[in-house]
Amino acid sequence: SALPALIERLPKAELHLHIEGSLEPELIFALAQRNGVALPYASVEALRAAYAFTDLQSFLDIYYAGASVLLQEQDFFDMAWAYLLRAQADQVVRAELFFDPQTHTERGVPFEVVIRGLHRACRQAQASLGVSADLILCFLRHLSEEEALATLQQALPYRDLFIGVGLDSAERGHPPEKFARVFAQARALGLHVVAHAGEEGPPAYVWSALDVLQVERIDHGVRSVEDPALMDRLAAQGVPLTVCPLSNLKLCVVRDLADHPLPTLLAAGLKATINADDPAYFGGYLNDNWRATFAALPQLGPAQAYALARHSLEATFAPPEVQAAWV
Ligand code: ES4
Ligand code: ZN
Repeated sequence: SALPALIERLPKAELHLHIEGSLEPELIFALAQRNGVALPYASVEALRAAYAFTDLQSFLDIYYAGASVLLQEQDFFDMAWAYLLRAQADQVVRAELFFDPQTHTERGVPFEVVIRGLHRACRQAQASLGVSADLILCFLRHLSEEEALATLQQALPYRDLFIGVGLDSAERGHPPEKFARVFAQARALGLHVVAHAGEEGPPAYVWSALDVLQVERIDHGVRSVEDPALMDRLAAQGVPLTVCPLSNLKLCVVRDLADHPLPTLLAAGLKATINADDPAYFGGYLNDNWRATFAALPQLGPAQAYALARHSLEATFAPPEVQAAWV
């Protein structure tokens, strides 16, 4: 059928992409060499062989270890530039990149080094690739709200270099309401707000992300299918869900892509989108996610492909004049 060709040519937005999760093993080794960082793996192949995850935490341990090679502004630029080139090849016209400053400031890398390198790549993507790109600062939910508040304070001099805040890392035991004050401050600053919820955590975490954090989008949200009242709320309010099928498969959130709830979310009228999450770790970039998902789920056809692409463009935080160029 023409479905694979349609998937490849549709313009789309990527709204759930951890830039540290785009760090390929080859670049990890190159940066380790450039920076004199010792890695506990002998080769690119040995590192990639360690990418066998049983749950979110087993992934996060390796993901934070991989990020330890990032030290200089140029390292952050190189990582983001490699991703943005890859995104352009997948017809991504808009990318909103998550970054985890605490993973780096904890190791002594200044916040300014992180954000300046990432932001320079975003600016260059607009100028020379025609890809609109912006940054969303994520707080690590396994750390305290005091640490998140200190990170937001550190970010204030760079307020114009990022468009919003998010919440990621280990979900279970760290509900959204733990971060009520820091999200209220972010909203008061005019920042956009999103949060991971309902990936491994229960539907109650999606409710509190909406009601306490007042998020504009839910990252993942797949466990919302367990709660009919929540499904009604998400549909009525038109809350976008940034779904990541290959991530859900690799982290054992679903047993098989054929069991993925994406068709259920779409049929219920939710504004679901497809995203890559951590493409270097989960076996694929954006169009790989699209292809694998459509191949596994016969309920998904051209109508769903158009809807998913449209949802992604409608759910961006791009200024209206930028959005106008896509419709
Ligand atoms: C993440 Cl898949 C996922 N879930 C939560 N936090 C994350 N950080 C990077 N990838
Ligand atoms: Zn994520």
